Amino acid sequence: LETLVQHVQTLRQKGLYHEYASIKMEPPAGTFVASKAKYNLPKNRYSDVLAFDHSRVKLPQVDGDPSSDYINANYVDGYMQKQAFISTQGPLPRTFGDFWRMVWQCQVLVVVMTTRAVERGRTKCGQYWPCEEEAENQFDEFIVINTGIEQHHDYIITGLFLHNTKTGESRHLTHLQFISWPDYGVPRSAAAFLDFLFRVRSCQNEATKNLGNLWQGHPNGPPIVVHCSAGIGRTGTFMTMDITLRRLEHIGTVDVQETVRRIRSQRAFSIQMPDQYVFCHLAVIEHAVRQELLPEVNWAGFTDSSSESDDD
Ligand code: PTR
Ligand code: PTR
Repeated sequence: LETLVQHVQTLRQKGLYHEYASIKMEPPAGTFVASKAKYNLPKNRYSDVLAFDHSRVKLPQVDGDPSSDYINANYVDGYMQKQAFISTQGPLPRTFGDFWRMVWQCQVLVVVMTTRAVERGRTKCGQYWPCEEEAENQFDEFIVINTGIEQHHDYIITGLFLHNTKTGESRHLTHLQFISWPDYGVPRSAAAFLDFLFRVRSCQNEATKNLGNLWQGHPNGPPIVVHCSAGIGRTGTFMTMDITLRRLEHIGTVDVQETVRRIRSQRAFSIQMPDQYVFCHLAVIEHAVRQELLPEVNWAGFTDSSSESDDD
């Protein structure tokens, strides 16, 4: 941790921007054949944000239709956990049914949304769940019911009841939406974001525990679905923070650069903005101070751009 603080301070933010720029220059290591197939193009929210073939989530085909297995979503490994996350775009009205099929198939218990549905007058994500208490919507074979809302200053927690009309089975899941994060930006406050992250973890832990021995995989449970608008910027930042803090808790070290590279090898273009990369570093330090793993730091030392030690 001390090394991290020194690293961030000596590079200052400017140097971290260079570090990020070098990550961003590396071309995506994989193909996007399914994303680019003609019949799948309308299912991508952004034509320049595609899903790698090697890590994409494949849906079960419906009636032998080859296009029915596609959704713009990738599995991403967590800290010592394969496929801890599914990183995806904000669902489009034409993909709402696909989204719920993915949630069902992957036995997802927690959905994390790090965008508002509308930002600066532009639609960032479709309304794929009922947002009023007790409201009910149907998306293809799924009926989704809002079972209650808990409103916090920076996030909203919604209980959802999911009924599969094809199989007659039902499940509960939790939807957590962070509302203080503009696209291309960073959260208003690292503290609020950290609170949100720990809230997501506790929901996932509790839901996994309630599954009892129904969940045969990892003790941390099935993948957590994380999305924003494109599913790369804010989603990548969220996953980077979770992995980084778990590693810190487990072995006492962090390596943001390596973590971001690994995430990008499974979900192309993850972490979109230099500020998001810098935010990850500052949020780790803030967390460490809050946990008393580090003494109080002089924050002015991180942002003083007039310093001579900018090494570019
Ligand atoms: N082509 C898109 C654009 O018009 O900006 C791509 C894009 C959109 C990339 C949003 C990142 C975005 O941010 P996030 O992944 O955080 O939703
Ligand atoms: N389309 C958005 C923009 O123009 O700002 C965001 C975007 C930018 C999306 C770059 C993808 C990008 O690809 P890369 O991460 O390789 O720069």
